[in-house]
Amino acid sequence: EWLMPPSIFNVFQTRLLDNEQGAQLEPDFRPALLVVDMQEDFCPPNGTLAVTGGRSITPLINTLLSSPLFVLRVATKDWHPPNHISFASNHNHTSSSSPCCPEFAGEAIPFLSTTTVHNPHNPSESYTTRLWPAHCIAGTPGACLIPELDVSKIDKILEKGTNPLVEMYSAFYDPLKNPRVSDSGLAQMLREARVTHVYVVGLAADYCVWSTAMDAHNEGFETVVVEEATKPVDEEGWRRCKEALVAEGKGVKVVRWE
Ligand code: VGL
Ligand code: ZN
Repeated sequence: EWLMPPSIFNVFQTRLLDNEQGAQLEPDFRPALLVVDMQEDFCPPNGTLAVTGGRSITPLINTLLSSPLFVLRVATKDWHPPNHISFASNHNHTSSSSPCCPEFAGEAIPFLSTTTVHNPHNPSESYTTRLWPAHCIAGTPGACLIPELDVSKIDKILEKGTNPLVEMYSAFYDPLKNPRVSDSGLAQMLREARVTHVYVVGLAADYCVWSTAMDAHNEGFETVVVEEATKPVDEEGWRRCKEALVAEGKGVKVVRWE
């Protein structure tokens, strides 16, 4: 008898049955786990962009990682060059001395200021994005996965945000489409593994987790975010993200582990 996807409850009920009775999994249920940006710079006490409670979700993520159900476990690392466009410090020029940022009269403020990102191949395509403190600079201690995370269970680690010219919250690609600027290859990797369902956890709920979940859904995967296995930069922003998912009928499920 086939077991039904895709609630997290069923996942673990299935695991128990699988272990105890050698039951077969439904062939149309091939879930992957995406662990987003569990890095020092997103965690207290020393992260430059620390998310409140960021470290506290690790035990649950490790529990999920140890489930034998997932056919693929992928972690991402935000991995920026020092001159990345999302760092407020890279926009601090006096407007008279630099043509770069006339919108900032000398100072861009992390969390508050925004900038416009243009498609390097098509200047007419652009979007506005938020500026941050410098974080996750490739190869620095702040960019390391936190040591509590059980990396031995992870099949593949993807680096994202490596192009200095664009913001890339999603584990899949950056927001520019005409043409695409960065693609991590994740969609192809999931398809090659014949993944049907994508479970998204990690940091931060209202940015990279949300963006990854939206793209997973748009790529045709049944998509689930585990509420207790993520934490937002801004609680109010995360509430709005969740409302938008429901209101727009996006079909991404936000489930509680509890
Ligand atoms: C993230 C802000 C900037 C994230 C990454 O991982 O959610 N947020 N870069
Ligand atoms: Zn970043």
